[in-house]
Amino acid sequence: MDYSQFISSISAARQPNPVRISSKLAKKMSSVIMLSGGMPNPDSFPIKAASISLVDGTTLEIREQLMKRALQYCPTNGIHELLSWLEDLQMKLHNPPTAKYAPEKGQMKICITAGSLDGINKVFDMLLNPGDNVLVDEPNFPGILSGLRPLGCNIIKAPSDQHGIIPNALKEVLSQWRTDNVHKFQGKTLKFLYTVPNGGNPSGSSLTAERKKEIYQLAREYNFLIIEDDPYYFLQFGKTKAPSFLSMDVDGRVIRCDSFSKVISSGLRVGYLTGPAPLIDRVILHLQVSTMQASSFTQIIVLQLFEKWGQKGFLEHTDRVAEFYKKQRDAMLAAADKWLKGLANWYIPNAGLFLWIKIKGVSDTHQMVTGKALDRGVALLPGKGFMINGTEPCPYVRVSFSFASPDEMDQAFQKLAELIKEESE
Ligand code: 09M
Repeated sequence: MDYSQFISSISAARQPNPVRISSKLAKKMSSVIMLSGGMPNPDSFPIKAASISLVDGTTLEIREQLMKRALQYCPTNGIHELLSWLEDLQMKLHNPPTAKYAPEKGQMKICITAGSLDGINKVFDMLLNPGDNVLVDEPNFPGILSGLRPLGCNIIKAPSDQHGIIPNALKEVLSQWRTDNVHKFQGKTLKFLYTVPNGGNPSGSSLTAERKKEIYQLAREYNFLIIEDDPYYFLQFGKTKAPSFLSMDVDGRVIRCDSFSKVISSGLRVGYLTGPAPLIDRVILHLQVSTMQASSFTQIIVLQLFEKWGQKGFLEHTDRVAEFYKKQRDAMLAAADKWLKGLANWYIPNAGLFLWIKIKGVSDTHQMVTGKALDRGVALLPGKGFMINGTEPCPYVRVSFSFASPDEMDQAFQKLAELIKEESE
């Protein structure tokens, strides 16, 4: 694949930052006389060691030598051992066809970022010139829409239902592009489709394997990339996990965005991109001049945890987290059934954290949510902010079942029901 056709002019102009530590140097660090790096000497740092208590009663020990690494800069794409661990994880979960490709042909490469949104935003910067076309499903996470809008791209809706993007309807949209003059629509390039394949935020929808296959075929036919933002992958409530776009990626056209925010910690800020090396390398150039790397300290904590657990232990942990949220979801659905029947509509989410509720008889929820609902002690999010055109009236609200107790959910929906009745009178 010719990746240069997708690269923005800003990204094309990026050059390596010559002071960043190369992976080659990182491996040799203890055996060379170090005169090249402007890294501080960790012997001058005030922190010596740490002992981190886990909820299972055991501890993670970060002793002196390891702490020196944790407090020091590390290679831009991440700490070597954590990258290897993540590579094994991606092989086990997704077995990407690109794993064995030559780097320039799109070999799978991983880069750790400070949470997934940091990586996603850098992917946008890498791919978009003003006027380029992108496809996204609607509703969509405001963090994504707010990242895309200032780049001056043309955001086009990929039609969807409760199972995510509808391949036939997407084909209809795509038919505006001519396949003999691939990816030119109104003279501009279609760069990518961005989608959340599991437990969409806020829709709660999840794409089936069948739909993913069809969408991937459309990506091949119309030559666009797929950005698979999957922070709720481990929060799938069914017995089996749906195959990812990455697992189908024979061309090297998928950039997968993973996050530990929902299963390890959101505050540690550890996410990772997996995609074709020529593209991931350009994100790395951007990181070299921005965050430089995700925090070494938090990477070391995550690595220690993973080395203690092993892959099996990690997956058992994520299953327990999914089980926790499934119970939360069920409690919220019970409260919704009790109070909101006849007043609102919703679909049952099979993954993620959200219920996307359409309120009957209220054309725009913004006033109700930010005014009376908050005054009565219930915080919801108005649907408007999740729409591509964030200014039009929207009858939806997003509610999250991550935080409230079943009792609180019950009280909140009782109040919401009262409000809806008042508002629609
Ligand atoms: N609300 C998210 N979503 C959110 C939210 C959040 C503070 C975050 C999709 O790996 P991270 O932590 O960078 O994850 C970012 C991210 C990327 N993609 C689809 C997401 O849903 C996180 C943070 C307050 C509110 C927040 O509401 O939905």
